[in-house]
Amino acid sequence: MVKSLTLVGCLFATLISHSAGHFLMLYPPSIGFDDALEATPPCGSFTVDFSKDNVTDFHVGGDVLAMQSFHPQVTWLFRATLDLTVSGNWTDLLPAVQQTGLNSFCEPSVAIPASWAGSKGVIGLAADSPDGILYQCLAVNFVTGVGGPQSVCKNETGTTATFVADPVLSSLPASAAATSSTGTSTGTATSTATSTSKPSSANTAYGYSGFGMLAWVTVVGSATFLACLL
Ligand SMILES: *[C@@H]1O[C@H](CO)[C@@H](O)[C@H](O)[C@H]1NC(C)=O
Ligand SMILES: *[C@@H]1O[C@H](CO)[C@@H](O)[C@H](O)[C@H]1NC(C)=O
Ligand SMILES: *[C@@H]1O[C@H](CO)[C@@H](O)[C@H](O)[C@H]1NC(C)=O
Ligand SMILES: [Cu+2]
Repeated sequence: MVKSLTLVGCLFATLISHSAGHFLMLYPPSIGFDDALEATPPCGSFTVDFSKDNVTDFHVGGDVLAMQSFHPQVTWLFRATLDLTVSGNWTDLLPAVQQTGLNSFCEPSVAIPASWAGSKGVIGLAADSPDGILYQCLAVNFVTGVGGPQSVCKNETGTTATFVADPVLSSLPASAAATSSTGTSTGTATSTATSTSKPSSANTAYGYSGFGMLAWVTVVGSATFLACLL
């Protein structure tokens, strides 16, 4: 009885904390964040618009990407493109990196191809999470040099990270051709990729799901259950 009350309490706590976001971009600022639509590729439902976005200088010699994760485990893919329509042509900036542990995670020195200095561009984050792939984009000016340290750039105590092979992230469409069949079909392509790679994924313990409410609650419920057992 006490145990089940505890579990209900845990579920509530997780639902509440989860409503703060699947993940937040701490630095540079994202072009937008909508918790409910963060699973919409390629930018979590937002459109790049340099006349309105909070545009940051990003140093090609290495600069900061700081996130806050609300999942006990998430695998990050950092990509960039000079295509301001964000229809594709992504270049991976690092191999997929898996964060284990909640909250702050920061890569202090993410490098960009040197020849991109002087161009506007978009950095895209794709996070493989128990809720599916989550997206945010950053509108940036690529500039020469190395970025200074940012106080927001830190790793939560106890958080660990390793480079991993993530078949779901590596099967995301990267080319303009692959992504431009978008509209309705990006979702299909993504979920096909998701379900095909499911058995080999490191995150299988949490299970992947579609983005329906029921599935979401189920996944959150099981994640909570696991979290509460720990
Ligand atoms: C733009 O982002 C910076 C962080 O890099 C933040 O300090 C600033 O308040 C943001 N500006 C607006 C208008 O949101
Ligand atoms: C893709 O981006 C590269 C720069 O990395 C550029 O040289 C190339 O023209 C782009 N291709 C397309 C199809 O936009
Ligand atoms: C956070 O952890 C990653 C992976 O271990 C590491 O590369 C990075 O430098 C750490 N960030 C900070 C700010 O120490
Ligand atoms: Cu989530």
